Amino acid sequence: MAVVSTIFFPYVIKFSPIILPANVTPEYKKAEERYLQARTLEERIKATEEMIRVAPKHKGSEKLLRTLKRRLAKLRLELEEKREKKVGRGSGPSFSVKKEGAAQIALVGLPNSGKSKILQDLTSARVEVAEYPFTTRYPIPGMIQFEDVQIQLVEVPAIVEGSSYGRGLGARPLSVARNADAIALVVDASDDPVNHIKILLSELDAVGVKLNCKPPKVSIEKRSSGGIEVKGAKLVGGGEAEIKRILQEHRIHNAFVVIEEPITLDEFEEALSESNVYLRGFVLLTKCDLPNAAEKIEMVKREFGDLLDVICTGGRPEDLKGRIYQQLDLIRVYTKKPDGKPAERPLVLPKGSTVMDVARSVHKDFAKGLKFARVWGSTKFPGQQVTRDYVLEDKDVVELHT
Ligand SMILES: Nc1nc2c(ncn2[C@@H]2O[C@H](COP(=O)(O)OP(=O)(O)OP(=O)(O)O)[C@@H](O)[C@H]2O)c(=O)[nH]1
Ligand SMILES: [Mg+2]
Repeated sequence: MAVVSTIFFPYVIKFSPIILPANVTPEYKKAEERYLQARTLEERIKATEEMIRVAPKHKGSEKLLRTLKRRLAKLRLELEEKREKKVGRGSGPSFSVKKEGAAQIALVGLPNSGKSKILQDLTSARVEVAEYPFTTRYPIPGMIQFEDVQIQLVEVPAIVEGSSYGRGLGARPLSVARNADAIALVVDASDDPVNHIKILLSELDAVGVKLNCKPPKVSIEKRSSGGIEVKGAKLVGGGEAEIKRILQEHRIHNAFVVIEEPITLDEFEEALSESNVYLRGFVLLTKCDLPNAAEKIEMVKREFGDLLDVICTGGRPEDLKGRIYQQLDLIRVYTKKPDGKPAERPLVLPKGSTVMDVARSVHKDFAKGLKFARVWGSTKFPGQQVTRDYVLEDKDVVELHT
């Protein structure tokens, strides 16, 4: 039976050898062999550390080292998560935060960047704001109440350069970020915000968190025989021969590969071997009130404006809540019965949701029997009859007819 998989295979992360530069040493090959033979997570970590230690250090091996370091970061994260599960409840605060509300946003920033202050200003969470670093040691959740929607903020303990390799508080804070629905990069505008954002993006990238981009459109259907067949090979730099070479390096000998958009070989390899998550991200600049911040805010916008929306904190909390809500690309929809009043609490759905999506979230039987709907709000006139694929907007009122 063929297994259809897009994007990643967990076992590939653990067992795939990596494409090597020409002149690796026998020592390296031995370490790699140990990695391939490793049975436990600890053994794989040890072998990877050894591979990094003995890998050639020159320009041609930069990619190899990068790949190894990423693998090490993920393995360590996996180990920390496993230990966390084992220790379980009752042994101090936990690193896993149960999701509540319409979305969970992780506040990710360097020490002292003002994460707790945001939580304090926007939620009723009890949190310590202090001028020394690493005040917050465990994730702290709090709920934003924006109009009639609840959004969960989670302060993630501080990230430093190298967190993904175990520096500072280790990689566990990054695992909290991986699990969120969106990421707010909390950055001190009065310090060195451009550099700090680069550090945060790089640490997130190291554990496979990609902001504001889509996964590459690559699907790989593994087969039990028949060799490798590739559709869309011309879309990859290097073409079919290189794709086959990479698949073979990953010990995949029979597969049907479909590539639907132009990608580089690096992207193809990444899609194959990494468990990436693709999240919405934005910047929350703090300490914008300090005298030297204005110029730096402009620098951040120039450098990252195309990739990330930049929001300054410090104004009215209600305004900030609204801007954060906008980042989530959600809509609120109020259902009503014929001759009834609109529901007080909205259904919160992703932007682009249709009448059919509303029916589905009410009840699956509703969706099956749905004939049409009437909508108040985004339509040309109130109560207009629309079809099931009508795309709704924030604050629409919907009357479903089965
Ligand atoms: N002037 C000014 N100071 C701020 C602002 N936001 C935070 N601070 C100060 O910056 C310091 C650090 O704030 P926290 O909110 O504790 O920072 P944190 O990111 O939670 O720090 P850790 O938990 O240690 O990582 C505190 O002394 C705050 O009072 C701001 O917008 N303006
Ligand atoms: Mg804090």
